[in-house]
Amino acid sequence: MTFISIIIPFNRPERYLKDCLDSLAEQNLDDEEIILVLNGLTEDIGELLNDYDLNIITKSFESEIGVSKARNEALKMANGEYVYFIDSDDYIYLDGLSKLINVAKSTNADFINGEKIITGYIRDRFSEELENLARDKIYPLTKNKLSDEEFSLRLLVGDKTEKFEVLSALHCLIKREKISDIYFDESVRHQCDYEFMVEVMNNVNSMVGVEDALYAKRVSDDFLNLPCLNQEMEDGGFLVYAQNYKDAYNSINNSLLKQIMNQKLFRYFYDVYSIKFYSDSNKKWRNEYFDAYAELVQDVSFEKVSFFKKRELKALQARDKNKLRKLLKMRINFNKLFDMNNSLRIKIAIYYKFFNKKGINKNQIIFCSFKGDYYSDSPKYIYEYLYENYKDDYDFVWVLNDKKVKIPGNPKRVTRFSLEYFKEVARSKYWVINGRQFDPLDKKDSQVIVSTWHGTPLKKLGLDIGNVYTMNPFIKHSYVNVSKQWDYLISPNRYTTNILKSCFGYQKEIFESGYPRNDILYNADEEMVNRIKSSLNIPEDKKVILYAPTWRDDEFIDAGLIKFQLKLELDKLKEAFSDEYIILIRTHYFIADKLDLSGVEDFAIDVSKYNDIAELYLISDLLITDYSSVFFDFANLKRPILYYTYDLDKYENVLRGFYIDIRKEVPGPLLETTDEVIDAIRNIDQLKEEYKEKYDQFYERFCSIDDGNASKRIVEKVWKK
Ligand code: C2G
Repeated sequence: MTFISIIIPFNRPERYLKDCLDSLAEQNLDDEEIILVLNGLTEDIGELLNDYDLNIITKSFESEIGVSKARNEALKMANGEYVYFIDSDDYIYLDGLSKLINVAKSTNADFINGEKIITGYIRDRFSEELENLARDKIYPLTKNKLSDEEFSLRLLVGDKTEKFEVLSALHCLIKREKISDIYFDESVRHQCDYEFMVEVMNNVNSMVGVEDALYAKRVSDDFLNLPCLNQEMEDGGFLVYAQNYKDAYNSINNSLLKQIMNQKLFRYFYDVYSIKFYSDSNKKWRNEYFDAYAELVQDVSFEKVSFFKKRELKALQARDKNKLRKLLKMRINFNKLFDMNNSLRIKIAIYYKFFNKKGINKNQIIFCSFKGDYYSDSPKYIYEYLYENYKDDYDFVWVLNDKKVKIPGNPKRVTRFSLEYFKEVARSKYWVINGRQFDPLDKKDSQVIVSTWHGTPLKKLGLDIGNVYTMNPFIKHSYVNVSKQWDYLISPNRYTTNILKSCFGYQKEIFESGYPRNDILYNADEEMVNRIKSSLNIPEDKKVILYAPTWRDDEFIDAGLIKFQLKLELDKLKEAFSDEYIILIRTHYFIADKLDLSGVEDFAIDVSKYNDIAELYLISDLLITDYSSVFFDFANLKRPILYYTYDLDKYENVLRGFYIDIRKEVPGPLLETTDEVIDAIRNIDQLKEEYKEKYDQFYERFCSIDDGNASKRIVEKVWKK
């Protein structure tokens, strides 16, 4: 007889299912059947399924039938002694399921379950999440001295998670004979589990919870295109959960389970609901949701609740909103006193409470490039154009973290996240930015955001990325949320315009103005070039190579800090070219490490902190890069480009993926070793000839709008209509 029937309803996307099946493949299953219900699927997954040596039985439905029906159809087909539900977007961590199976085999219990952890991370990244966040921060349960039954019930209720959901059917082995006539309610789309599980709980006699058998319940990384069912519900489905809780509570026979559910109800109140009641801008948390919550706790008597907590609970039971608010104020302020890391939060609060309530200066423009770390990019050139032509009409402010940088016109300057910064952001009618703004700050309707973005993309961005490898699994949400607030978005070419629409889910007009940051490439004279060269002490008789690679999503230390390994062997390059060239090394602005150039100091210069990379393009005879957008800008100069793409396969197939075929469409050779780079530099004239036609096509497609006047076009569009 088949031991386990694994039931997976699936509609999309394939990349999630792959994580799910990969994790099942690691469970050493030998007498399993996997019933995969293809639920209105549009993708062809035949090839993916062929990769697995698993007994997968598919059942297809042309249109989407919903999770309840999909599971029911599978239940009708199931032959296993036990059934196990896993969602296609979830995965099992390490041997989480084989642990359950071993316990089922040794105990023959009716119900065996493990722990679910909610995560935004893909499977490849999940273990790092566990390592990074100490285990206890993600609320794991330990068995300690609990009985098998109690531990199992606590796992089932998820009594340590911050979620309000109760009784999920996922990640448990249920003896099939105990549920032979139990089905999911096909009339409900969301939260079909709890009712089913009430019946399961009322039918099973023996239960065991298994420690360290983890299941990763994925929160979709793309709520716009791939919302998971919970994300479809307004405000996290509070009312649905509350109703489910109530129904489940009333139908359950097991008094221990009821008690654990009540503890969770209080925990959710204390950790989540009360905070929303106190500060959420949505009034429902203080009205409808308050009434629903107060009703749930009416007859509940909570043991083991401390004196202070009990006071809040009593206020809730008495439906006394004023009292509850006062108690919460006390609690929150008290906690703040002990929170050492709250200075940013206090400044944000000041922004909203004071600065944002004052009027704006309709002539004030605040500029920021790369989070205030550089005076550069398109904001710099828009500013300089405005300053040269309309300096009397505006008040300019620059966000600059380095106090030493010189700026024409000496505008007001603020350091990012200083109190002054928040004040000026709130006062400025216009924000000119080249990236995602700091999203806790909402702009007012009367404020205008001019977003320039920072490059023609090669590598996939935002919603277009498949699996997210970077430090923030919810980066896609941020793309959508910040761009919603933009009033102007500019683009250097049609190709980028289309990408900006898809990667941000951007619906408004995009202004194809060309890139202000490239104006200098058309307007600079020889004197400027010499000045830049001499500021870097580059000898006049030397030609210049610029090496400007990008960053890699998997080389992160912390948000925005990426470690970088220099893979170009500078000593070899020095030996080959130090008579003729010097090399500038420019790491990406995310890179935290300082370069070690010992032994090559007379040949290589670290220009990573040089403000404006466009000035470096101007003095460079040759660019070496990889997947960075720098080559789209550099191509405006029509000078040779080499691609040092030593990790192309990984970057393309695992980390990001590209918008164009880098093997065919870029205007220079792809090189894998330093020796190949050296050969290419030796034969640079020949390569120029070889790539001439491709370069011309490339220029036409990506650079032809740039002509030195992009800043002017933008100023006329936004300010001088
Ligand atoms: N940059 C730089 N030095 C580098 C790399 C990048 O100064 N070594 C600057 C360039 O202006 C470049 C911009 O940062 O155009 C964006 O860098 P990318 O390497 O392209 O990477 P990212 O910051 O992820 O930007 O659409 C824009 C990009 O595709 C995404």
